[in-house]
This record gives sequence, structure tokens and C-alpha cells, in this order.
Amino acid sequence: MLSSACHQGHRFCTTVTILLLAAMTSPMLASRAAEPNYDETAVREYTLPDVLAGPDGKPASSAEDWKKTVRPHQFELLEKFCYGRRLPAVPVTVVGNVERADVMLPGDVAAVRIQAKLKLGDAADAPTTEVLLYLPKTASSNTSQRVPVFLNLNFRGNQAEHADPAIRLPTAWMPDDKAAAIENNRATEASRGTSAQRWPVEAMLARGYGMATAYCGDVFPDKADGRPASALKSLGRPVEGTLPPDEPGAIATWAWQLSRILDWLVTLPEVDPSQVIVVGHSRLGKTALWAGACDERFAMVVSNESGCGGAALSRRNFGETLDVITKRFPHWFCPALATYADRETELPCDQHTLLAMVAPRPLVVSSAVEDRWADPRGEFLSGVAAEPVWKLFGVTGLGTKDYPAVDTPVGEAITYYVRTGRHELLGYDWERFADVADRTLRKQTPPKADGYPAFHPVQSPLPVKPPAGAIVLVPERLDASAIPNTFVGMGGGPIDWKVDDGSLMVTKSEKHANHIVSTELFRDADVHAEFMTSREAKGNSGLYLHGHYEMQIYDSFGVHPPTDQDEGSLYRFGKPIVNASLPTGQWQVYDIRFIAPRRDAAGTIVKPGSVTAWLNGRCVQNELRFTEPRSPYTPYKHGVTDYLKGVEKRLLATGEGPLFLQDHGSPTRFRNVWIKRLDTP
Ligand code: GTR
Repeated sequence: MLSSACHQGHRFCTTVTILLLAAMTSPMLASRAAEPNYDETAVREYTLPDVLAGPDGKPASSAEDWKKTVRPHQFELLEKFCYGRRLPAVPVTVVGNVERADVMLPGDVAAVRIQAKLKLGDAADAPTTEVLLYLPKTASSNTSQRVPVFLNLNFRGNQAEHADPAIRLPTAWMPDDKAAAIENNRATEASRGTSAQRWPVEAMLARGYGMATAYCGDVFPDKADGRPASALKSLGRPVEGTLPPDEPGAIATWAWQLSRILDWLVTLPEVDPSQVIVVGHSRLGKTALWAGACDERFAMVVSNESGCGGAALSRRNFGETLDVITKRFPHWFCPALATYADRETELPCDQHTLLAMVAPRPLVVSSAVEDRWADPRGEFLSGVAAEPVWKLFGVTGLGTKDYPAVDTPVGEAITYYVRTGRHELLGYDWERFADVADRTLRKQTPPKADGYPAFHPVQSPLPVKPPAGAIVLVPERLDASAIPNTFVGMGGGPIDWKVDDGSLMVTKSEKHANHIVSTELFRDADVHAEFMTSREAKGNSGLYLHGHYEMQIYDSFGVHPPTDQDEGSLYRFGKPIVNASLPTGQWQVYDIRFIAPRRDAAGTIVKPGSVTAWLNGRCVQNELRFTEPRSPYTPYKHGVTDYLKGVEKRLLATGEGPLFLQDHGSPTRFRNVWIKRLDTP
């Protein structure tokens, strides 16, 4: 998305982008002046404006004082200098019918899918926006069964957020994006589900949340010349020529869209109107914060990696700066903000002012370690600086000034965390948002993922070094004659698989039942396996967890959309969130967090198990829940032996089972396979 806002006619903008891109890719250029600063010691000294100060400069003395006098004053600073004047509410009407359907989502999640086209305002040229909403099937108008809902805008249309083929294909303008199959500025059929890893509907529904989304471009196409086609026209705002300094831009218009969607959401009987949570990533994270500031009906606000002009302090010259952002994206903010480029210290407000607008509601500010452009530390410090406002309400905000370790959420009413990885919105992030909403809005203790450490597998470069405590089943490289004794054959004897070029290769059998079985047993574990498919039999193989649940290995490169038979699927339980397969002949890598189902004394599952899986750097399954095994081909049925009968008996009694590497008629190769137990039952 780097150059989406730069178009012909903005010569300077283009130049800046080129320089910036060069700087990001070339270490030589990176040291030149005017390039982004990533040196903490080169961050200038600054003093932040007092977030508690009212119009007369005096600090708020009470929560009442804040609400009545100080907040309106601080809010106006943000309007005047950053986002432009708050846009007025307009009547929202449904165009045609609200479409409702009962659907069964992957992983057997029963849901209601709702699609509605909303008209925003009465004007002849009033814009419309398409809202997509999934609710858990159990949601009802019974007060106790109303559900909290996460609402976020998306970048590439609702159809990109989920592979459900019934999602209406948008006709609005979109920035061309090959990876997302947006061509000639329009969404194509192939764009379905291309952003699904950003919107884990099934996992959130399973936790009792509804998920609502709409495309931001419905009200403001995200490009420098998008204003004439934006909703601002229908609101009577100027859309051409020189604009007043406090004229709202795209972020303000998107925030207005969120509020209008909220107007409609709260009319749905199953939605808890006091628990709608606004979420946004990146530029839409800036938007979520401004929406939360403008509209206090949002019960909780989530900023994911919103960076410059979002959660990160502008006074800190680290990563993206006002100079760069206002030139590359001149349409996002009000014109006044650009005049503070290179004189950030003179801004009457800073981004902690924005965070303070959320008080005393719960706020999540999340960063990613590799997303230095968004200045993770600057996002944290902004939360620290906003804390006094929560304190006025008698509530602890972050409650700490110490920057936390990676993957360690901190705070109370304000939650901050910096996770492993890059600029993205991931299932991990949503789980943390739900944890916070459980703890604050729903006053429940989050199901602490069984107390296990965060799961962020390292998947490159290959081979990956096994972590401390891992039990290596197949080493990174095998000597030609060294068949590992960590596996036995189906009958419990030595295996007959071969070593080929340092890796272990399937010896296929006609009945596709020459699997190998680890002698190491485990209950909950992280499993890592590197593998290479072959052309024969479509590279079919798999990792059979406990022999009951198969993470599919299959030559699925380029298959779109992937099915529950393709690589990345938990066979017969859930297709991959995204197709992450690499071509045959390349080493690929799976990391799987396997939480075993719990069984009663009779061996019946009483608590579902779950799988989170990463394939080649992408999350393909996110806490996919499963119950009794479904495949007729499990080794305990197909090709079963006395030895395996014993293994299964023990599994049902203790919850501990082996890892099988599967023969499915293809000479798939394995190397560097390890398991790391998470518990000792
Ligand atoms: C970048 C921009 C960031 C962030 C991001 C995004 O190009 O510099 O401020 O908003 O785009 O929205 O993806």
C-alpha cells in the first residue's frame, strides 16, 4: 500500500515516495538526512502539551471538570490541527432488504450472516455503504444473549475479509492490488478471502462476539484526489480548491462512516448496543481512534499499529513523520496538520490527546516489533502520557511506564502490547482484543490459552533451529544410513522410510498406510515440520496429530480458493484461512500449536481441542476447534495393527498420543521435525 495515495499531478509526493522506498530497501540511502530515523538516541527532546489543560490552561481537577470543560477543549484541538471538524450525524436508512442467512462456517461454527446496504443521509447524492455482519447463531434479543460486536473498516471490500461466496462483491473504486486480485480498480471474484487472515470470524464468534465490517472506500476513495467522489460532497463540504485549515479529510469521513454503521448496528435486536467495539489497523487504526474520540457510544477502542497520526507521538521523530505522511497522503488529515511538518514541537496537541479522548473506556494500543515505521515505543509512550485522564476517573490506565517485553500485554483500562512480527492484523491480535473485551466490558476472565506462552513461530530462514526444550524427531540433516529411531512403523517395528539427500522420504505403499509413528507421546504441544512435496500423487502426505487430526500436506500451490482438502487445512475440519503453499520442490514449513481435546473416563471428548497453524510464514488456522475425529482414514481404522490399537487405547485414557508422518502414495520428504511439549499431564 505504499504508493496508493501518490498519483500523477503530485510531483513532490511522487518524489518523496520514491526516495522513501529507496531508503527502505537500501541501507546506503537509509543514512541520508531526511530519511526516517530509527535511532532511539537521535529522538529529539520534547515536552508534551498538558492533556489535562482546559481552555484557560488550568488542569482538570475532576472527572466532571474534564468531561464538561477540558475534553471539549482538547477535542477541538484535535479537530483544528489534525482531523478536521467532526462531521454531523445524518439519518441512516436500509436500502432494500436486510439479507439474513443461517450459515455454517468452517470449524462448525453456526452463524447468522447479515448483509445490509445503508444509505447515509437524505441528500440525493447520499453515499451508501455495504455492511457485512456475522453473529453467533446463539445470539438473540434476550438481554442475556445479546452479543458484543467488533466493528472495523476494511481496505479491499467485504468480500476480501472472508471467503464466504455469498458476500456481495463491491462495485466501488479500489486501489489496484495484484495480491488481493483488485484489477482495473475493481474487486474481482478472485479477491474473495484474500484478506481473511485479518478477520478471524470463526474464532471471534466462538468467543461470543459478532463481527461487522464495511469498505472504507464506500465513503472516501483512498487516494489524494478522492475527495470529489467522497461523502463530503453530500454533506455540503467543499471538495475542490483550497480547503479551510480545519476541513475534514478521509480519516474524519471514515470515522463518520463507522458512527453511521453504529447507528444501524444498535437497532439489531441481537446486538448489545452498549458493547460495540471499534477496531482498526494502520490508517484505519488512526480512523478507529478518531471514531472513538468523536463517538462515545463505542464501548471500547482498538488501534492496531496505527502509528503516525494515530497512536504514536508526533513529537518523537522516529519512523514515519508528519512531513512524510501529509505529503504522501494529503487527503487523510485536515490541511492544518501539514503546516506542522518539521515543527511538531509547536503542535498544540499530540497523539496522547487523541488517546485521552477514549477515557475512561477501555483502549487497546497494539504494535509489532518489526513495524518500526509506526514507532512502537512512541505508541506506548502516548498511552503513558494519556494515563492522567483515566486516573481522574479513578481508573488505572496502563499502570506502568516500563516498556513491556514482546508478546506481553500490560495495563488495565489501557492495554498495550508489542507482538512478534511485522505490520499486520493477525488472529493473535484479535484474540488479545477479545481478551481485553472479556476482561473489561464483559468482566470475564479471558480463557488464558491454557497459560501457554504466545505462539509466534519463526519460519525463516529454513531450516529453523529447534528451540530449547524441543524434542527432535527428525534432524535437520540425516546421514545416508542413519534412519531415526524416534519413529516406528505401523506394527511397532523399525521404519522402512529412506534417507534421500539428507532428508527422510516416505516409502509409499499401495494402501497408503505405511505411516510412521513417533515413539514420543505428547498431549498439548507445538509441532514443527519442514517438508517438500513431490509431483507424484499431488504430493499427498500429512502430519497426523495423535493419529486423529491431519494437517494436510498436498501440492496446493496457486489453488484459489483453497478447500478443506488443501495444504493448510485440518483435514475434514477446516480449510486454510489463506493459501500459503509453495510449489513442489521447495522446502516448506509447518508450525502447529496443538491443544488436545479433553476426554472423560469413557474416552468421549468433553472439551474440544484446537489447532493454530502457520504455514510458510502465514497463519492458516487460528485456534480452529475440533471434536471427535472425522476421517475414515485415521491409522486407527485404516491399516490398523495391534500395536496401534494399544497406542489409541492409551491415548483415550491419558490424552497423550504420537505424531504420525503420513504415507499417502507420494514420496514426500521431511527434515527438521520437532515437538515441544506445552504441558505435562
Ligand atoms: C503507510 C502509512 C502508514 C499506515 C499504512 C497503512 O503507507 O505510511 O501511516 O497508515 O500506510 O495504512 O497501511
